[in-house]
Amino acid sequence: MTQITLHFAPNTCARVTMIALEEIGHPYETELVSFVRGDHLSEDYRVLNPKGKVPLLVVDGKPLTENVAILTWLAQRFPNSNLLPRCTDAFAYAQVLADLCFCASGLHPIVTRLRIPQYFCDTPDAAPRVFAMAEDAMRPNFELIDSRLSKNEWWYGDTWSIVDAYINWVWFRVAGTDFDTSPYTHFARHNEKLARRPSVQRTVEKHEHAADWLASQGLEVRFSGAGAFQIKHSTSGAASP
Ligand SMILES: N[C@@H](CCC(=O)N[C@@H](CS)C(=O)NCC(=O)O)C(=O)O
Repeated sequence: MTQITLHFAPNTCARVTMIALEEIGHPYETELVSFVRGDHLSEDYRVLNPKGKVPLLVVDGKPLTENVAILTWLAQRFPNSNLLPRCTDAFAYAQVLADLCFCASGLHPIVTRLRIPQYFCDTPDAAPRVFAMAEDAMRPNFELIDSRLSKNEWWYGDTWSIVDAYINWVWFRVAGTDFDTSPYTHFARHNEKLARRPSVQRTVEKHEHAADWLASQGLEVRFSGAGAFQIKHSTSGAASP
């Protein structure tokens, strides 16, 4: 049987990977990464992922990094889980890849600037400006997603896919900042619907449990100084969401 281990930190984008694994139902192990303890920068971790990021999937001893790669591999390895639409030709498949890339490289970097703007400037007073610029950059993306969800229940119409979990992770992270999500009613409805999915509920529970455990060990990330004003929720275990 294929041995799978997911290295994750709570509430990071590894939440999407875990939802995929929960959907699949194939047994998997987890390794909790503490950013505060510097697990992701340790020699052992860097042998597996020199980039020092989560998610990291170890499959039969071999590392796989980058959510786009991990999710497409999982979708192909476990086709019955229907993580992604089944494509009959290369062009349709490339379109699906474009959607995953939109999440990973279009949205994720803006999420990070909204969550921790203080990491993107060298003077504390500049953090609000970084946040404001990220807000401007995110709005057209939220409009795009909201408009698509106004016509469809899920990203791909009637059928749920892991892209729904990915855009929902963006919603979840952004909703925890001062970014006003109230104009995006369809995206909000999508969030409520997704939260009812058993795979999502199990994942959220595991992430909350992991965050609580880290906090009990004094390993929760504390945002202080410039930019802390944006962080309404302190449950994140992520130094760099
Ligand atoms: N391109 C990577 C990005 C992964 C990433 O940035 N992960 C964040 C958590 S959401 C992380 O590990 N941050 C730790 C750090 O930057 O120190 C992917 O899509 O998988």
